[in-house]
Amino acid sequence: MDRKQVFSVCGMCTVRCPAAVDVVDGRVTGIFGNPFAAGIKGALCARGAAGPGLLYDDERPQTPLIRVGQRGEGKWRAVFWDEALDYVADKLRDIRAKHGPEALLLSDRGGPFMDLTRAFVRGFGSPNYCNHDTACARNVQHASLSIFGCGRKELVLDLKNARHVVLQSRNILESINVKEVNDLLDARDAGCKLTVIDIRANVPAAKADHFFLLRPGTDYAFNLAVINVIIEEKLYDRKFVREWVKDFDQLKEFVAPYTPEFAEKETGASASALRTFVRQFAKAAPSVIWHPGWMTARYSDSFHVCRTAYIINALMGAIGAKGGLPLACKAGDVGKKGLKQLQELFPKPEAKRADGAGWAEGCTHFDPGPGLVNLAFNAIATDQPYPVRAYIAHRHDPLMAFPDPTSVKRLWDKLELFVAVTFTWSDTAWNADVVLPMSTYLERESILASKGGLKPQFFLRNRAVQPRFDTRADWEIYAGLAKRLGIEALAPLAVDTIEELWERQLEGTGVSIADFAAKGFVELADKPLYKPLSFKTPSGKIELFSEKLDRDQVPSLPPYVSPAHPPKGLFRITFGRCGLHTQGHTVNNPLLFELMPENVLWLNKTRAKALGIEHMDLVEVASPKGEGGQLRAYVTEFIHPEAVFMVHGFGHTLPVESRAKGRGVSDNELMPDGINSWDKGGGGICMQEHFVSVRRVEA
Ligand SMILES: Nc1nc2c(c(=O)[nH]1)N[C@H]1C(S)=C(S)[C@@H](COP(=O)(O)OP(=O)(O)OC[C@H]3O[C@@H](n4cnc5c(=O)[nH]c(N)nc54)[C@H](O)[C@@H]3O)O[C@H]1N2
Ligand SMILES: Nc1nc2c(c(=O)[nH]1)N[C@H]1C(S)=C(S)[C@@H](COP(=O)(O)OP(=O)(O)OC[C@H]3O[C@@H](n4cnc5c(=O)[nH]c(N)nc54)[C@H](O)[C@@H]3O)O[C@H]1N2
Ligand code: SF4
Ligand SMILES: [Mo]
Repeated sequence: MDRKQVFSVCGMCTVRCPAAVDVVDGRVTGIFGNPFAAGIKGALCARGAAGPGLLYDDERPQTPLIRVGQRGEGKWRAVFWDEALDYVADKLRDIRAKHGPEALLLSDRGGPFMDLTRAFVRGFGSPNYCNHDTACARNVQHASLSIFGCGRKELVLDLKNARHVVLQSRNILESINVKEVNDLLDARDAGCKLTVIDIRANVPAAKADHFFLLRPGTDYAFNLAVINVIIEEKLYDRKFVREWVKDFDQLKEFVAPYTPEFAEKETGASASALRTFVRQFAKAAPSVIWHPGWMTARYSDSFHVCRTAYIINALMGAIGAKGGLPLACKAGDVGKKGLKQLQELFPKPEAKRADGAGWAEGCTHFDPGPGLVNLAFNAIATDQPYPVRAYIAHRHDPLMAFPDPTSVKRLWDKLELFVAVTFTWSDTAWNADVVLPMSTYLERESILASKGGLKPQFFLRNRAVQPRFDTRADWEIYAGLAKRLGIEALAPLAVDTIEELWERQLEGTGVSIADFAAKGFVELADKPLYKPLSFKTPSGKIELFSEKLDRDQVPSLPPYVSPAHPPKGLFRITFGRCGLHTQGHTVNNPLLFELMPENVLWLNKTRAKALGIEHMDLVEVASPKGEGGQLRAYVTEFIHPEAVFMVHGFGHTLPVESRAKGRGVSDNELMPDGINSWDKGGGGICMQEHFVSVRRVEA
């Protein structure tokens, strides 16, 4: 018997926890947390453990496919890799000659391995690398940039050492990052307080010291009232504010009218409970964390909810503090050299970004790194600022990730080449011209990645087993294209082995690939470093009012606007994740499907009664345009009466997914024209600005 344990990185969601994979005679027999990784405690979440369900499932693309029917018709020709890569390379070359290199758009899921796709796009000569994030955390990212001058991940959430954590629109125990869950539970054991602010009682609410159930969309009013109390009662860290916070007096003046009594009328949360909570929260400062949120593509003011969350952390002196939000260290902060960026092997493309991020009117404040992919889609449709004709959706399913898939599809009509690189079927792959099936994370290695934090590190994903089907690793796919395109600049990516890329990445770092053998990662520091504060804002301080936002006519602190109540008989659609599935791409996983085959519709008890709906009745949920579907009602008093809630990712329709097909409802279908509703401040899509009807179908 041949038995081994391979260090990998979980690929069942975007968090990418360090994993160890048991392999017996070339077969994966178990997947665990990397035993050497702090905070993982040797165990992954349920989805991580269900990796074999993905690997050993035959219902995924098994060979490259080229479309023969109309887009979306599902008629394919199975081809060998040579033909598929020749086809894509020929088309790309042709489009490049006709429209210039900027006619290529690639979007992916961001994260630690994006350097490869980003490098490919740059090497091709296009500025149009985008990620998925306008449907996820762009509002948080831009909030952080506007206040601190750095991205959201440059502030660590030091949960393990925290004394009071506030989860606002953050379901940390179901929308999982394993280390964060463990750290928070450890902190709770050590006496850390927990406050949850949500529109329904989620799992963290059941463990909370304070739970505020808000009217959906009123978080900004709540936060302004919190700041009001902090300032009125002088609960802020005076020394920290004097030293680090710019524009405090303006803030004070702005929040004066937003009393807890004002907020109570808006949010429904009692003014006295708010005061009691704020006083307790301030007592634990500076070891406090007001979570700035993650999936915040919800409302037209979500950006400002994130901004006020960060402002509260700043007033508490939590920025930089142990148990608060210390600054993440990079290799350079601990006297080491970081991984060489593959992207930097290529010159900056000449053309400006098609989505306008960083340069167009109203968009100068947006982070040009991954841009705003929905605006890049608009560029495809309008040819403004120039034609975009080739699109590679790499590990990205915009038809599940953005509202109103029909209107998203329409934006792609002019594409001359549409490629999906994926390891499961998705609506997006189904609508592509070419499907390039990627090996699952267990069947491939990845480029090296680094992780900032209190102890920065480099980490490695090894190949645990050989691919079961005719699939390839991402680096093999892009190397194959680089070899065929005949673009001299792309030569550094045209490799034959992953080692060539690893060596290039490690150049000058003093670390060798052999150093990863012992643990799967290499730590660059022996102990956590809480580095001294410094901010890349114009003043070098924490700026509550941003000139950058001013320039784009985005107010730093706009007056609160009360969200509309749902029209009579309707509900506001809200959504989130569950512990057992990842977005839309695990619903067909045999192991996870068995545990949770469909989603349900959370519905307030009183409202349900008025509609004659009982717990677990079959109901129909529909958008004003009539789109929607049928699912079971989960009747509960623990959701705000204005909202219905459902877990995202269900409602699959593809014939190639026998399990998921026809089970549950897709929230994205309930948001007509939602792709055009996005926030000019934070860039996020406003997905919860839609109302739906609910009607009983049968018991
Ligand atoms: N209405 C509504 N919309 C939402 C959300 C919601 O809750 N409600 N959630 C939003 C959030 S938070 C996010 S992050 C996005 C997520 O949506 P997406 O950004 O599209 O991400 P995923 O669904 O994780 O994965 C996309 C595709 O990549 C494939 N894939 C996964 N891993 C790999 C891999 O390692 N390699 C390759 N090549 N392919 C892979 C999957 O099979 C899937 O088909 O959706 C957003 N959209
Ligand atoms: N199991 C699992 N874990 C995941 C993922 C997954 O798909 N599955 N995806 C990963 C990704 S990509 C992301 S972005 C994160 C997302 O992590 P989170 O942002 O925490 O995820 P959600 O579950 O979408 O939403 C969190 C909470 O917001 C609440 N909420 C909805 N509307 C409002 C509102 O108006 N106000 C307030 N205060 N609360 C509201 C919901 O009820 C929910 O409890 O999770 C990551 N981890
Ligand atoms: S949170 Fe779960 S699914 Fe996501 S990477 Fe970690 S173990 Fe895997
Ligand atoms: Mo996300």
